[in-house]
Amino acid sequence: MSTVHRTCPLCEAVCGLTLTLDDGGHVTSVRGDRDDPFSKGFICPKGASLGRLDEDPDRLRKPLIRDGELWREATWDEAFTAVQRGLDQVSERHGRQSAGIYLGNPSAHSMAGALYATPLIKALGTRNVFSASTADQMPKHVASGLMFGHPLTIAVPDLDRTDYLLMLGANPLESNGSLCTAPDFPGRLKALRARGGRLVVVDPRRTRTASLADEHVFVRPGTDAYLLFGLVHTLFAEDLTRISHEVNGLDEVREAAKHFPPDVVARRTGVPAQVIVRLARELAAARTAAAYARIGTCTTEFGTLAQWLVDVLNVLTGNLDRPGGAMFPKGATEFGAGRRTYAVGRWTSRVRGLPEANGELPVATLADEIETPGDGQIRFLLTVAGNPVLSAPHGDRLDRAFAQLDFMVSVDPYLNETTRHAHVILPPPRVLQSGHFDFTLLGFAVRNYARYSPPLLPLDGRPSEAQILARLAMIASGLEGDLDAFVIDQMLRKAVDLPGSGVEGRDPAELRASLEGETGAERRLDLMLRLGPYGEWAGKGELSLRKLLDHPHGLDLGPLEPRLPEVLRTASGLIELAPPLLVEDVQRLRGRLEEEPPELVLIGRRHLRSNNSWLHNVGPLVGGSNTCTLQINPADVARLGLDGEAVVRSAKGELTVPLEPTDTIMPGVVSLPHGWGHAGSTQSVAAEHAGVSANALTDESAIDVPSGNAVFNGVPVTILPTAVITAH
Ligand SMILES: Nc1nc2c(c(=O)[nH]1)N[C@H]1C(S)=C(S)[C@@H](COP(=O)(O)OP(=O)(O)OC[C@H]3O[C@@H](n4cnc5c(=O)[nH]c(N)nc54)[C@H](O)[C@@H]3O)O[C@H]1N2
Ligand SMILES: Nc1nc2c(c(=O)[nH]1)N[C@H]1C(S)=C(S)[C@@H](COP(=O)(O)OP(=O)(O)OC[C@H]3O[C@@H](n4cnc5c(=O)[nH]c(N)nc54)[C@H](O)[C@@H]3O)O[C@H]1N2
Ligand code: SF4
Ligand SMILES: [Mo]
Repeated sequence: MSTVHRTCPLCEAVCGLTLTLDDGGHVTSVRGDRDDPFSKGFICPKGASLGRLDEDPDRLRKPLIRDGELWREATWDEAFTAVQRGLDQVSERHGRQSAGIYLGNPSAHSMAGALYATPLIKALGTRNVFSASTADQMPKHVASGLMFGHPLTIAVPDLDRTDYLLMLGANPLESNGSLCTAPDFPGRLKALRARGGRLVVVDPRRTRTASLADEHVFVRPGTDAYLLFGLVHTLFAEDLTRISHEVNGLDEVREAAKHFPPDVVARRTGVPAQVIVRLARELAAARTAAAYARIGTCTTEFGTLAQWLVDVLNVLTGNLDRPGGAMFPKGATEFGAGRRTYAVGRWTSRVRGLPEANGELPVATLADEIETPGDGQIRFLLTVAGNPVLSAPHGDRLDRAFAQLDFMVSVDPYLNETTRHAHVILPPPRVLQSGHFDFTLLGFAVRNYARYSPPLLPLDGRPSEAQILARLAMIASGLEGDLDAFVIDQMLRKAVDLPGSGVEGRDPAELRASLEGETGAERRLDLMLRLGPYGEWAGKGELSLRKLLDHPHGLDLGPLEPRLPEVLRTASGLIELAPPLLVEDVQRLRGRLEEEPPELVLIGRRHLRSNNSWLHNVGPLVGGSNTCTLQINPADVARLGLDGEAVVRSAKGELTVPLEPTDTIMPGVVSLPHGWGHAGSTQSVAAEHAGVSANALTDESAIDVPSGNAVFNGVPVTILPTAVITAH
């Protein structure tokens, strides 16, 4: 028996876990790590079942190669050779723009994703780059990029110190938080209330988070941008603004807000005008306050406007960048860059002309790019840690499109709804065989903190996911050699040339020789830590891989601190309060103001014991309230004459779903969780709890225009009793 510690890789809360392993390397217990200075022993049911997930008998242990309908296990060399052949054949015939890549959500949590996705994309040499980001948070990147100059310069609510939190479209009691890394988010919200603070939740459902709040405000799906403009309007109208930073574009924002007085937006949002006015006054009067909006507001037609207006509110109330307000975390591997101009739409997608953002094209147009003939049609697709057949808008169409590809490769531990179309599946090793460091998520943490978990078990002959991606990058580039050494050299050369980098003028060879780490991935982490803001080379501290290894429970790096203007990367050096692209999009918002809203709209939801599409194979997590039901208000059940189950129809599809009548959801709104609909998967537990896919109903033709993000909330639907359908 041994006791070991590692970070939970399953969600953005980055909890520390304490595991006991028997002599065979099997997990016998999982607890929250009480000595982790950030998570302090917190754990949720998903983390507690990490052992089950790690040893799931349905996980692939060897690569699979498909021949027609037949799968066979292959050696790693055979599998990589098959990938090489597939890619070469397609590239020779159709050129490199015929290759595409899709990166799924777990690649935002893995070291492999953080360190090897970029070189892999470069090696593929294609603009057909897609990820779960455009089904998720791209609006936040675009709004932050345009306002602050960098898409990762994201302000998070200073949860532990704020006096007032306005939360829209987030349900951290189930999700454990997103773009706001905060282990024990529920405890932190309770603490906020216990110290006399106020929590207001805006959501079309009375969620568990809303029930914990001081106030819950029902809002019509997809209308948060109107509501937020109503608040901004009130701040100007009542002279409540107190801006503490130099900004560009204040007058443009004031002008734009004139079109959205509370009584006008009240009709569209369903939020009474007096509530809007009161909330604006409360925000302005609070000693400190933060507005925070997450996926419920991102995955709507006006996602970027909503994300922008949230930070406009934080600026106008004097809360941006001050303790208790919305602050910019300082991640341990952050590496400052010079000024630049952040822009979206530097190129557009081939078929629909949709804008690039952060170097990616919208996943909402992936099927178009596969199905539409012509130069640049995708014929080779690599998916890494993604299940877009269930997760992307109108996933059923992708299911058909993937079947048409000349060649498909998936890096994934499961044979599932997406990877069943692959010709080669390359499975990453077990969770406990993988090292873990949250490169991205620690940059969104409500306290500065770092923790590294080395692999707990040896690899027993299989490659790490880092090695899989590195090998794919080498195959795609046609180069030979050590990818990590190459990247390290490049970074070091840049750093020694950069004035004020801390290593300016030093000898790269000598710096390289002093790096520690058992693997290329660890050496790259060491380099990034040492060059980072707490690093022993460039920063103000002594952080390095060694130091983190000496602190297996993690290191607290202090509360968030004001960082303006240092973090700004805008050309002007100021906060851009009215980016032209967004001011232009306000026209679209105005155009829809007087529109009659659809009678019934669909939204999503998350369950504590789920994780998008891929935790339904862990027995203890499924069943009970974690099932695929349609939440619907009893008034709608009665009005539509429904009973038991019903048929839900959208522009794109039709599903028969069990009903869950509940007054926690607004009339006129129904909610179905995504990630269900397990067909064609070899996951035995998931197959018994198949459910249906919400993304059979969502519509890939609807997007948030500035970011190209998918729209999952506010999808118009009609609902019919099953009896009527069978009578036809
Ligand atoms: N209707 C609707 N659709 C949605 C959403 C919604 O709210 N409503 N939410 C959207 C959001 S926020 C997201 S992030 C996307 C998620 O979209 P995706 O990332 O495409 O989907 P996931 O279900 O997370 O699939 C993860 C895949 O990674 C595999 N996997 C798990 N661990 C690892 C690993 O360590 N390495 C590798 N290589 N693979 C691994 C799993 O087997 C699974 O196939 O879904 C989006 N889709
Ligand atoms: N247990 C669990 N945890 C997860 C995940 C999971 O699948 N399960 N997924 C992870 C991922 S990939 C992500 S991105 C995060 C997301 O984390 P959160 O952003 O907290 O996501 P949700 O829990 O889906 O909460 C979104 C809320 O928005 C509401 N909503 C829907 N439409 C609207 C609208 O138009 N306006 C407003 N104001 N609200 C709306 C929904 O009712 C829902 O309560 O969670 C992560 N954590
Ligand atoms: S809250 Fe997230 S990080 Fe913490 S134990 Fe649960 S799944 Fe893991
Ligand atoms: Mo997500």
